[in-house]
Amino acid sequence: MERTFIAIKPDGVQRGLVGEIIGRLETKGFTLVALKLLHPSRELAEQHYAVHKERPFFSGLVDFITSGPVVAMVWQGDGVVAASRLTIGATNPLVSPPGTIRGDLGINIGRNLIHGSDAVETAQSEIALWFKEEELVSWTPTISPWLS
Ligand code: 3AN
Repeated sequence: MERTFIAIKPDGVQRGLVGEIIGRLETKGFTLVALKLLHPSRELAEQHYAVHKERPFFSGLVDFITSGPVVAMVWQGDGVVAASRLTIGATNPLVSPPGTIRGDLGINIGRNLIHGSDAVETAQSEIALWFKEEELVSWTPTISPWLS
């Protein structure tokens, strides 16, 4: 079953949107298989955003993601990587449509509330970066026949 890494960034935690954001992913029908609150180290943040190393906003991005607690999660479901990114919305909340998390709740591209892996391979490496294998819980919701 496909899995993705999703993180609620420090702005989402500071604004008290953790429940709202998790609720949207739960309501959609994805299965939560790992969850923790942590204050990311600079080293972790730099590895997570390594692909953006040469971009002008890289150091600001690392400053921001390390500025406070982050809710790190792994979600599971059919097509969860691409589908959760539709639920999350566009990188820039100002042009992210209403109905998406960023479109409904955010206005700032540098503070766009939430991260979601952009591909299945990226998801695998991000899950391995943020979680130990034993932190992932294998379970099947009893409601799942209604969702497949
Ligand atoms: P997404 O998170 O939508 O996949 P990416 O991977 O292109 O977007 O960018 C990673 C993060 O870098 C974004 N979530 C956003 O916080 C930040 N970012 C992207 N573009 C900009 C920009 N032009 N200015 C500031 N921050 C940016």
